[in-house]
Amino acid sequence: MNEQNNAMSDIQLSDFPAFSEQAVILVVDDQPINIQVIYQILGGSYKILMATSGAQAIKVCTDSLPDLVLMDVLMPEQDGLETCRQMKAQETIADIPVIFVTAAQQQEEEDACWQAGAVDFIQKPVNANTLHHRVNAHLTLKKQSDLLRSLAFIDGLTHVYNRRYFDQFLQKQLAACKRHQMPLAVLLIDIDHFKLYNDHLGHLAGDDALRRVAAAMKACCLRPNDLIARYGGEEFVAVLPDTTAEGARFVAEKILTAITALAIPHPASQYGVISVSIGIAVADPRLGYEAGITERADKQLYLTKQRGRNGFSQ
Ligand code: GH3
Ligand code: MG
Ligand code: MG
Ligand code: MG
Repeated sequence: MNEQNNAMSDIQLSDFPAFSEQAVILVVDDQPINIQVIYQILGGSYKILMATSGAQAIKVCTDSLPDLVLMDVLMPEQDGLETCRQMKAQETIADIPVIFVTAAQQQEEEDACWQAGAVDFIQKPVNANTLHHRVNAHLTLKKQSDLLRSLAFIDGLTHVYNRRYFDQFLQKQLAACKRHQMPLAVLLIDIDHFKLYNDHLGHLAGDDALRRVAAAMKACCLRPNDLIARYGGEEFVAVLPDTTAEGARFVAEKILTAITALAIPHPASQYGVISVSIGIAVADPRLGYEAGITERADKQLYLTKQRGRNGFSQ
């Protein structure tokens, strides 16, 4: 337990994009002059993106994931309220805070903004000082909640995703692959003779090896939707959406090569260096998405171990 606590303390805030990069704010208004006013106030402190319609705002949010949106209410075609509701209904952009900027004076108009999912409300004409402070306060809150979420889903020792995140991710990706009739591959990856490694070199060396192995595996899974997670102990799992059995074998070969290329000396391994064993299972539309993909990968992993390790089975 101590081990885990110590490991958590070496997570740096700068590991998380929210704390290392300049904040990005999307300003939405059908009148370019209004965007310009806000740009003059905030442009020196933040990166500003612009949209002049609700539809364009949704597209910019989806493509660029800004940290905050400043939204006009009255716009032709799709107003700010409807745009905000659409954002809140779309999982990938639902967490981006929206502040309405409006000339509206009526209580009902303000209520409509809160009901659409706004975090705040700023009156036009905009007061520069108020805008600065409101934006700053909401960006700070957003960064803190992003960080908390990251910590809840990231393994403290290896900084790859943890088991909790893997469970959720796999369910979501399996559902998406079924919907689009695409295959999905799972690789269970277990370090060979790791108990002996610890016994010979100590637990701290073991922890260090775990970190290096995790980083090397992450570098092998390059598609944006690929995921590497720590499954537990010295076991990792890769989820590869839209990947066939052949694609999975290719990635498995790449991982095996990458791990032995790390050349981490292992005094009690027949290979002389740290190696891994892999079990592959694929969910495939042609096979009716057979259940228990992780269990199937685990059975294949067991076979790899029996066959002498440092390889894969499928
Ligand atoms: P096999 O090739 O059959 O997988 O053998 P193994 O020794 O790797 O498998 P076993 O399940 O017997 O042992 C796993 C070892 O992994 C036990 C434990 O010492 C080590 N381990 C698990 N988690 C950690 C960790 O967080 N840090 C370190 N240093 N070692 C760990
Ligand atoms: Mg307007
Ligand atoms: Mg194991
Ligand atoms: Mg092992």
